[in-house]
Amino acid sequence: MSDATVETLTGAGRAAIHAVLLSGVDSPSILDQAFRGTGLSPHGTVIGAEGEIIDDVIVIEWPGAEPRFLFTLHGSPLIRDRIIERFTELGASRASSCAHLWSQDGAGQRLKIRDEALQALPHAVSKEACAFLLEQSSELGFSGWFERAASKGVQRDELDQLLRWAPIGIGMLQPARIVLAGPPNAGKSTLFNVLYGEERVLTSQQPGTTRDLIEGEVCWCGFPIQLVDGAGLRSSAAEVEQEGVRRMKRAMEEADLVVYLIPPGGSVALPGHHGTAPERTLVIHSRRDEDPEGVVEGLAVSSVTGEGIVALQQQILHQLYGSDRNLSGRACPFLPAHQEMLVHIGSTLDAKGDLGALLRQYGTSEMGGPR
Ligand SMILES: Nc1nc2c(ncn2[C@@H]2O[C@H](COP(=O)(O)OP(=O)(O)O)[C@@H](O)[C@H]2O)c(=O)[nH]1
Ligand SMILES: [Mg+2]
Repeated sequence: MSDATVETLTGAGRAAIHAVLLSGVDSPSILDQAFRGTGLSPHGTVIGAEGEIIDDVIVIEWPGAEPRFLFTLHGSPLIRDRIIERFTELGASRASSCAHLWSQDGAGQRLKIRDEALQALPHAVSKEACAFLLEQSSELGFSGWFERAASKGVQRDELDQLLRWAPIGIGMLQPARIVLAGPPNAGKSTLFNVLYGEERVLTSQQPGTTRDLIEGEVCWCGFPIQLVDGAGLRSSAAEVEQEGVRRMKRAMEEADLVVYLIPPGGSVALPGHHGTAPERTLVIHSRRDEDPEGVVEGLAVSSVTGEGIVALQQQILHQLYGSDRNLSGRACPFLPAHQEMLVHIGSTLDAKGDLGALLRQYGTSEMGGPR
């Protein structure tokens, strides 16, 4: 057995690329036997015992105390496993984990929140969310705040500030559910299509056209938003429509925000009337172009002329996350588990409990887990 190890740096499954690390004093000899390239080019092939090509790869030398070579391969798990097998045939042993390679502070401690931010990065849906996560993974972000808190302690006011911003950070990654509600023919499906940006839902003057819930994800100012359209709220209807109405009411109860549409001449339903709390309801006047002079209170929109649509998007973001939504340069939690942790830290602080032990426990546990 030679003094070389091989380990995979990428997760399970198919991907655009996989990465494998070969390291140890004997790794240059394995490289000589298994890699064919030309000159100084990092591009070449990994070959098997019979000279057959296993994959076209790029290999770079990773500076360190001992020789290390990083291979990027095509993203098939079968190719990755075959390359690992080839290196083990040549004497390398499998390393159990690559965690030692990154996410450590000066004292060699794992930086949990940094890991979590980087794990969430491939799932981010906007460039703002990517920038946000990269910042949170750094010393300037929530990861840095946590490390400082673990060594220097926590101030009550900074804890309160972090808790105020938490819904915004979480909202950067997890879509808020916005349900478009109102009576039949209020223009819900037409508005859904305008907000979604394409003709996703059938619309017609026939009341009861939409029955099932229809969902579509959009992204506004970097925030993912899940739009939900469904049946109009009315009582006298066929059985299948009644089921649609039941589903709509359930969706309204679970929504982060209900946008309630009132068509021209429609009565103003009280926010909260259909089981949604007033702070989670936004009442708007729809089909404004049909009654442009009508006196209304609040926002009026038209899906035909586009009047009020941008204002509606802004109003929705405002109601969800407030007016101060720019997280740039701020440490901010980004997982619901972080919020729970901060609440726990707050109650421990108030009870004058052992904060050090609590922070150590969080620092070594898997807070968010794989997403
Ligand atoms: N003039 C005008 N008509 C609209 C507007 N929004 C919807 N409509 C029309 O109103 C009818 C009902 O719309 P729909 O979106 O199906 O209503 P829903 O039952 O609430 O989903 C359709 O004929 C639409 O074309 C609007 O902003 N202006
Ligand atoms: Mg509809």
